[in-house]
Amino acid sequence: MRVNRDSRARQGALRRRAMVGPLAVGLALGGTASAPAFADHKEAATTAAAPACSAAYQIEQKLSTGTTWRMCWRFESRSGVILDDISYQPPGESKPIKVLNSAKLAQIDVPYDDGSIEYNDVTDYSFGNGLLNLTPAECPGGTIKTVKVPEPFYSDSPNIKGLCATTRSRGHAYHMLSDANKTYQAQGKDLLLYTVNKVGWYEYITEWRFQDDGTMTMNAGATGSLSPDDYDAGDGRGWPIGKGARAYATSHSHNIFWRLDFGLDGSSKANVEQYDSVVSPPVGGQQAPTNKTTMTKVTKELAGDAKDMRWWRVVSTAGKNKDGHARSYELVQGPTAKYPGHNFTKHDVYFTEYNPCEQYASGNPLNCGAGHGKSVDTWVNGQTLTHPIVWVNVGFHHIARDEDQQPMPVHWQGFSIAPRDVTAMNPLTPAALAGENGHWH
Ligand SMILES: [Cu+2]
Repeated sequence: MRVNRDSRARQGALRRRAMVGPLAVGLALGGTASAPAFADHKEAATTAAAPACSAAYQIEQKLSTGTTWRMCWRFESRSGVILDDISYQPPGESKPIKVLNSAKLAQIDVPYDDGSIEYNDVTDYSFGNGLLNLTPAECPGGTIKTVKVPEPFYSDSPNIKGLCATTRSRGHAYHMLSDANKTYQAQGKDLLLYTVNKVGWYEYITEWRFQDDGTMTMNAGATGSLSPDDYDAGDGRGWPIGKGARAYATSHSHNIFWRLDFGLDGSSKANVEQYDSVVSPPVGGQQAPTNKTTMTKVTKELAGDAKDMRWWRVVSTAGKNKDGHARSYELVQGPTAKYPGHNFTKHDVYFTEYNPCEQYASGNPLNCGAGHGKSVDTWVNGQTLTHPIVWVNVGFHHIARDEDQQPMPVHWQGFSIAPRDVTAMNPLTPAALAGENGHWH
């Protein structure tokens, strides 16, 4: 995040600092020739039939449990590696089921607690250009793809071996002891894609995890070094790092945004629903409290706040599973430290109507016309949702600890989207249990 102003600065950090000015100007005028700033909408109306990219940019992984994930990737100087045209094909489905038109990091906002500085790593510091080469050892069992980075900050070559595609076991996918005393169990497998981008002293691992059961998880892990410039011993807004109490590393937040453009069943038209549950004490002879769940259709743009027993889903208008239920993906939020310092960080999720000009959650550098807001909160202004874009905000308040040196252990933040009625049954159901769908006896 930090541009190092110290004379002992690492060469890369200096090189990056030198790049920021002219590059930012060039992009503001409409993007570089090699990396159109908002190419993703072109896929919006297409179906999952033909990949929207050439072979070098395709990823297709059939996991040992039988599920295949397919997608395209591309590079952009701000967000880094962006994934497009993502589809899921579990065993028993004859063709890929499109999930997302596009998924990308849409901002890393890092305000320091003493008010001294704030970094917008994606839009101001060209996060993508800080892509680092990976050593073979950090992509175990996988392949490292070469990413063309026209203006790399930490390499003399534009060809960065920077995108790892590998698979990993995640433990039990399920376990069940049947009436006939037979154990059914499966070990789940995931496709994992990740990059490491250096932004000043920090390095971020951007991880995309595709499970064989259709769940997709987006995580950002911060590592590298605490910024040596952001120390202050005076105002109590830090934590003593190093001997005694001579120097306090200044506390700060990492507010990370992802932008998801759903394309369920090959259509960008989707419905958004919010679910809330209210628990009431037992009455009469009830043995337990009661819980009433209600659904609210989100028909207009919304800035949503997470809450206990509240969740949202994006529902397909184009496809149903074999039980006749509309396919959907549910937003699964995890821990967050929501930062109230800005309107754009005040909410956990934003649903906005698709506009190709709205690409970054804050400091949006694209020219959207006079009076058009620069951050996602301003784009929630009453439009009807027909092609919803989902912006997820996950915050982490980083109060440094002695263990953060050196290097800093990775601290993760992120969320998942999980299939809801995408398939009629558990996509990994063994053949012997295939008849046990619904209220069976
Ligand atoms: Cu931090």
